[in-house]
Order: sequence, then C-alpha cells, then structure tokens
Amino acid sequence: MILNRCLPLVSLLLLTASADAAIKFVDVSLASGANNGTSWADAYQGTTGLQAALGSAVAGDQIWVRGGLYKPTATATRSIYFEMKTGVEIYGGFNGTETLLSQRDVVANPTILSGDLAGNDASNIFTDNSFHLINCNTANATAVLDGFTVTGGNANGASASNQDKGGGILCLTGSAVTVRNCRFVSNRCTFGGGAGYINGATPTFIDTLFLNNIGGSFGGAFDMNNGTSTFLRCEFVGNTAARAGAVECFGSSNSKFTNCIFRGNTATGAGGGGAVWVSNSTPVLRNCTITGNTSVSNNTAGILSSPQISIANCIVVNNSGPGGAQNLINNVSGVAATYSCIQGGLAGVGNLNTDPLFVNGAGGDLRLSPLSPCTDAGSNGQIPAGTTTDFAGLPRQADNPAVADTGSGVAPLVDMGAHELPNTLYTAFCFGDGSLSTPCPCGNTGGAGRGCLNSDLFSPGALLSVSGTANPDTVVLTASDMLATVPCVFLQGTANVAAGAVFGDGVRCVGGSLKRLYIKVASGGIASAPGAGDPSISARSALLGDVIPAGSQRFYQVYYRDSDAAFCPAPSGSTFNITSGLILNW
Ligand SMILES: [Ca+2]
Ligand SMILES: [Ca+2]
Ligand SMILES: [Ca+2]
Repeated sequence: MILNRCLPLVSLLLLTASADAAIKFVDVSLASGANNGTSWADAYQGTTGLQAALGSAVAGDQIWVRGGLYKPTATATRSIYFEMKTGVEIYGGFNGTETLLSQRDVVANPTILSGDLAGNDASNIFTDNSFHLINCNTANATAVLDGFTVTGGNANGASASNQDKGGGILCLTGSAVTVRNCRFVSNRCTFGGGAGYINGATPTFIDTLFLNNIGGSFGGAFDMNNGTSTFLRCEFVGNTAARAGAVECFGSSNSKFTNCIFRGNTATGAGGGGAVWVSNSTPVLRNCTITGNTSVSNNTAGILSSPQISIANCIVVNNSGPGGAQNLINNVSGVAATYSCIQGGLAGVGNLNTDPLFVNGAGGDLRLSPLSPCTDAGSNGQIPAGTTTDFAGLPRQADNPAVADTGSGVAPLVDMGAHELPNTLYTAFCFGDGSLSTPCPCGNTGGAGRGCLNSDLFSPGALLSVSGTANPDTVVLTASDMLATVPCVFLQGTANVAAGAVFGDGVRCVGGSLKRLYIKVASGGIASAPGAGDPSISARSALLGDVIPAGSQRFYQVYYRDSDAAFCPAPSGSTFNITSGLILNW
C-alpha cells in the first residue's frame, strides 16, 4: 500500500524535474523584453545578465549567452564571482538568433567574463578587479562552462580566504567541473595559479587556451595541489610566475596532460621551471609539445620535477635557462622519457635528440613538417585510452608515407608532440576483404585491407603500400604478400570503379585511362617501383601520355602472376591476381 502511494509521487517528481529543465537566454545588449531569460527576445539583460541566469538556473538547465562583455557584479565588490552549479551548462558564443546549440560561433561572437569591474585595466589598475571570475564550488562534471573568454581576475587578497589564488577559476575540494572551448587571458594572483587554482578538486579542461596569466609566487597558469585534473588539447602560452611559468603540480597533483602545448612561458624566480614544475606529484604528460619556455634564474625551462616523473610521446626542445644556452638540462630535469624528442639527448627507449622540424617553431606553428623525424616515432601504447584526435582535432594516428615507422605499435603510428601530421598523400581502397560489393571470385576473401587470397597459404592477400612525397615526386609503391618470384605490373588509372570488377583471382577498382607504369619481378613476394634508374611515377605517366596535374588523383593496384591453375580455377578465376589499391593525391 505504501508503495502504491509512493510511486505516483516519484513519477510526479521526475516529470517536474524534466518539465523544469529549460534554456535561459542572456543578452548584454538587449534593452527591451521581459528580462526573464525565457527567449532571446526576453533574455536577461545587462552586464550582470549571466549572474541573473545563474541565480535562477537549476540542474538540467542550459544558459545561452550572447557575445559581449559580462561581469560578476555591477558593484565594486571584488569577492563576487560566477558560481558553477551541478547539472547547469553555460554556453557562450551566440549572436542572439540561434535555435540550436550547434549554430553558435564562439570565434565570431566572443563572450567575455571580465573581472575589470571599474573598466580601468587599460590604465593598468588591477587592484579593484574581482578576486576570481569563477568558483567551481562543489559542482561535479555536469557543470559545464563552454565558449567564454575569462579575463581580468586579480586574486591579490587574503590567503586565509583563498583570495590570493586562482584569478580566473578557483576549484577547491569536491569540485569536478568541465571547461571547454574557453580562453583564460591576463588573469593574475599573488600566491599561485593566475588562470586557476586547484586543491583537492578534479576539473577537466578541454580545447582551452591559457594566455598571458600571471601567477605570482607559483604557477603562472595553474597551481595544483591534491587531485587529478585533466587537460586535453589545451595550450599554455606566455604565462609567468616565479616558480612555474605555466603549471605547478605541488603535492599529490597527478594531473593528466594529453595533446597539450606549452609555449613561451617564463619562470622568473630561483628554482623555477619555465613550463612545468613538479614536486611530490606524478603528472602524466602524453603527446605534449613543450618549447620556447624560459627559466630566468634556473637552468631547467621545460619540465623540472622532483622526484622523477615519466613522460611519453612528447617533444621538449628550445627551452632556455640563463643566457639562453641549449642543452639537456635546459629542457628537462627529473624526467624519464620514452618515445620523446628531448633536446640535448635523454636515454630512454625510442627517444630522439633532433630538430623536430616544426612548420614554424619561432612563429608558434608547432605542426610537424612532412620530413620530421618525430612523425611515426611515438608509441601507440602510450596514447591514453579514448584519445582519437590530436591538438587540432585531426586523427591521432596517421601514417606519414615520407618517413619510416620508427615508433612502437601497429601502423599507423602516432607522432611525437601535440600535433599529428595528417596523411595527405594517399587513401587505401579496393580491399578484397568482403567490403566491396564485388566479392572475390572464388570465396577467396583476403584479410582486412588486403587483396583477395592467392595460392600462397601464408599470404593474407597482397597489399599495396607507399612511401615518399608527392612534391617533389619521391613516391615509391610497394606490393607485398604476392607469390615469391612472379612478374607483376604496376597499374595506374584515372578513375575509381567503386564496386570493383573481377580481375583474375582478385578484384580491380582502378579504371578510366589505364597505364602500365612498371613491370617488375617479385622477390620474396615483394616488388617496389620505381626502382633505381626508373623514371618517377609522374614522369613515367607523362611519358605514357597522362600528365598528372597537381591537385588531382590517380588510382593504383599491382597485378601479378599466380600460375596455380587449381587455385580459383576458370571460369570464375584465372592465373593472376591483384593487390589492394591506393588513391594518391598529387
Ligand atoms: Ca581594473
Ligand atoms: Ca604518424
Ligand atoms: Ca610511415
């Protein structure tokens, strides 16, 4: 009986919670309407519109904020901040007309949370600014801040109330908020953590920039103590503090940094580390690029740790101690590394001591150029679970055909550093693995990504692979897992027969204008072309009447003799077979 009475009440509560979930609209520039947040036309108004929306928001709500400048208060009270709430998602970047979250543009509509209460920061007056812009309170990961610039916090107050820490965001025990697509710019404090102070909390920062924050005694961007924070695809640029230019992990701060960039940060004090300073913590750095950081009065400007931490798939180069000298100690101290590029040379499996060949390191473009030895040199096993993209959102594992795979794992291999060099040379296609609408003619389905099976019991089907560059043309095609010593023909076409067509014991997709580029004899089932003395593919194609325009595609497969007439006999098959295919982008 009690159950019967309770069930409808539970149902009613669930319905009520669901019915209450709403979008709260905020528009600083609006001067008409009901100022109640129920629509763009009736959005909460003024510089404190977001504060009003937060005051009325409950779990399940979203807050949509139009581009513009917002402040925690219209008064001069420095202790007032924006308070994150469990279950409330706060989005900036709207133009005030959107009906879908996906329609906003955070770049076109900068939405700024400013602690410059008096509007006089341009006169270098910061002593009247908010202590913090954001307080995480005890909100969990369902509390989201997404699409804002957070600036002008100045935590120069009393230590006892933490008003000397975390000018941008303050996350204390029990908080685990999510921050995405944000920029923390020119926040400051006197203790540590110009952008943010974290103690006993586990926040997550994704796709967020920390720029020109000033952290006082300790971390320029972050000062962290107790707790595991997560930083994915974040960038730390131009931050400054006495002890840790960008990030200080002080004690039991085992934070995770994946696909992050640390560039141009400065530690100004004795014992300082330019980018990352670690004490009694085990932060986990994977695929991070740390370059151009400076330690003014201590040697180590990249990562300085005690006791030792382990990093992997990272690039730590061009960091400078006093006088700007370049050597190992300027880049890392107290660090064990694997599959990383460390200037000055650090012993460890897979480590390099070489120029990573950034596209433009001095200009801050830390993508890898096509001949970078850091491409395909990382360890796939060190990619944190769930990581599928690089700093820029490109696939985290892509083959660079121009360099040999020197890292660890099954190709495609991850690159060192935050950026993965995308594979722009080729796409594999035409697999005899059952994925084409035309099956292998005798049920001789090959392995994943291979051609159809041939008469060699140990072959999973022949594979066409590629190395080199399109411009200049250094492309070399290699057919493997054919039969041991058979003749083969490197075939080029101008079209993709997407369904495939039976071709001997295999399936061919190369169509259009066909050219037989090279005839070779396999050795051990492998043949490459062009070889010594052969014209390049583009030169050979031109000789045969097909001048390949830059920017166009051509299609390739290699067909080869399989004289075992009993394997896939006529009329279904024949005495030849063909590899998988490649589409090359010239
Ligand atoms: Ca000010
Ligand atoms: Ca790669
Ligand atoms: Ca490669």
